[in-house]
Amino acid sequence: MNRPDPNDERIPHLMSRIRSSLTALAVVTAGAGLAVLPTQAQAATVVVSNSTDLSNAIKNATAGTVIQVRGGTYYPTATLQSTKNGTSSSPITLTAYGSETVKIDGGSLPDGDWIFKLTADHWNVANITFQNSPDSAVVCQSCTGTNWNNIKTINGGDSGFTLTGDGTVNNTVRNLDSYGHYDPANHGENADGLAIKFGSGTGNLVTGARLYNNSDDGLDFWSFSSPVTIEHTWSMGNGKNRWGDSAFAGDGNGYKLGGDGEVVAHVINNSAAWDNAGNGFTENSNKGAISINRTTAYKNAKWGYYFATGAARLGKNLAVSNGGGQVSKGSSVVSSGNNWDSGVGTPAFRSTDASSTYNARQSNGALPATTFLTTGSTTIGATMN
Ligand SMILES: [Ca+2]
Ligand SMILES: [Ca+2]
Repeated sequence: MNRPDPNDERIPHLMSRIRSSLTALAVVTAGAGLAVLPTQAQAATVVVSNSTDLSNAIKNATAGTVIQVRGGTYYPTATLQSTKNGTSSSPITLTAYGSETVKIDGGSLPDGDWIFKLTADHWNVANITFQNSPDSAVVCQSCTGTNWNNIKTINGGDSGFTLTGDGTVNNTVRNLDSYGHYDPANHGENADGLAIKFGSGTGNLVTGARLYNNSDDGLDFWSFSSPVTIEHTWSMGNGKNRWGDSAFAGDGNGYKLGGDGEVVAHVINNSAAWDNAGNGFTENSNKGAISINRTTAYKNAKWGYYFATGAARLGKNLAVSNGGGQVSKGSSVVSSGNNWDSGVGTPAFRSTDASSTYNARQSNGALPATTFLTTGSTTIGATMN
């Protein structure tokens, strides 16, 4: 290394320039008061187009990293995973490149592996399909502040999308499609579309989900001890034996809202359950003040609403043609404005043809437009959007 020669006549000039710079910096700092100097490295954008680069990008991401995945189908050979946190102001982003179609396929994973696992905070994940997982497709464990937009989990060997663990806080799942999951080893008794199970933490929101044709439940909150909010969600066709399993054991609840002794006041607004093999909405032994408003249960094989032991608040819900009956409610349930309450009518459905509910989503990711189970009522039932 070249050290400056103290006798070099250039040195005084150099020192002068440095002093000038320091003086200028001090002025800026003093003048700006609380100004924060740009000490953080520029956020890195990483564009990946093969599985190895994808895996490394996820593993190496740090706060501010943006991973853009080029269109195509990727076959990772090990679970894609990270324990690195973003921050609320500098999240880590994993998304499809532009409007390209990205599928991450579990077909090359070892038996029992998941496709994608985060044990991390402040990630934004968007516009990616996770399909054919040997086990669960996407698992977020003890995550805080993650945002999931327009994710699809399809045809996996256990639950499609899972939030689990203590410290599951302030996560938002928007416009999830999760369908076709089936766990053959247990004859379908575990694979749910959306599992928020075995954990705790507040501020978790699911909106705009379609959860359908899974072997077990559409949505399951087993052993989750903090309230979760669900809105604008459809759960249908779950718990049917679509796999020719002679010992099939799927339950098929549209919304399974508890279990394992937890007493917790989940909130379900403006959502629907139809054609499930079990109940449309069930407390599943949760004795908490579960709040269910403006939802619709139609043609589920068991009860539309099963709240026989708890203290649910059922308001302005619509139950029609459910096999076991429209509602089973215990003496602690508060029931008002539902079509089973006295003096409340049952508006006619504009359509009972569900085919449009499986259409592609709208360009902004919202549920497809449908008249299925709509009534035009401003006072009762789901608005189906
Ligand atoms: Ca089950
Ligand atoms: Ca389940």
